[in-house]
Amino acid sequence: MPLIKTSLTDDIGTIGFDREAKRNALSAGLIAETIAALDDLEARKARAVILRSVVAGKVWSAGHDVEELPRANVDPLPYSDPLEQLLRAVKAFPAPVIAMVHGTVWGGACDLVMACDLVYGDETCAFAITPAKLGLPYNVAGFLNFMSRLPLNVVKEMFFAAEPVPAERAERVGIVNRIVPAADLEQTVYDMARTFTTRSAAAIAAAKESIRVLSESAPINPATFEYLHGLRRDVYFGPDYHEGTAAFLEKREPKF
Ligand code: LCV
Repeated sequence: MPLIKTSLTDDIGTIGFDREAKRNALSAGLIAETIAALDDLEARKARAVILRSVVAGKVWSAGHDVEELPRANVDPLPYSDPLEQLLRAVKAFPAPVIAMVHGTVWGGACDLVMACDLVYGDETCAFAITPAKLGLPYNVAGFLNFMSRLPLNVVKEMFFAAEPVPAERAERVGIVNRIVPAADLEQTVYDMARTFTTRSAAAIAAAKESIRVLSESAPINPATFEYLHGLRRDVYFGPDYHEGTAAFLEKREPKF
């Protein structure tokens, strides 16, 4: 059974997560299908891509598939992790990728939304980044995704509290471009995508890549990188990560 639905109409691509039973948890399989769909849409010269959930349910995506996270003492979000590959694929796509959000967004899916070029939501959307609930040390690229977009105090509140930021506040702090009534969300998003299809694809691609390079150019030297990696190693070798993932799978609250 495919885990996504994808289409291309009037140069606008749509990729819909279709794993409702697991609340669109981003498994390696679903991610592989999504990356393949992006490659196909690029080959077919899509001028915009919309990421959505096929089912307008309570949850847009429950984030990284926790059952696929390593239990043992290894880096839980390495560069090669499927989710990290998806974030890079979205940022490298040579046209705007728009997240159309109905429902709640959790963990790695929140990072995915932050990697999209634009985000539109309705009154049901909310955004939570949750490594602190799993005792998981988030990675440098992920922090930069949030820091290049939101005020530091908001980034810290989101990462420390791991609580959902609801729609109205998400618009005010800048997680989303706009919040519109659920009944208008699809029209609003596709109207914006249609506007992009009338503009120079070359100019937009160059602008998107330039902004990506400039927004990611956080100058850190190797020693600083190793220091940051050491901070992560201390956490994922520590007890919290084991307790956090075990508690999730045993469907109980973690005790840190
Ligand atoms: C696998 C799941 C998941 C799931 N994985 O439905 O950001 S980081 O660093 O933390 C990163 C590592 C990350 O993204 O971690 C995951 C962060 N995600 C979360 O913390 C959200 C965890 N899920 C939930 O809190 C609830 O499932 C929500 C609120 C999303 C939906 O609640 P609801 O009551 O509607 P259930 O909890 O009953 O879930 C339905 C099925 O989806 C599975 C869950 O185990 C259940 O499977 P079974 O029916 O087989 O028991 N599921 C939900 N989230 N992230 N599987």
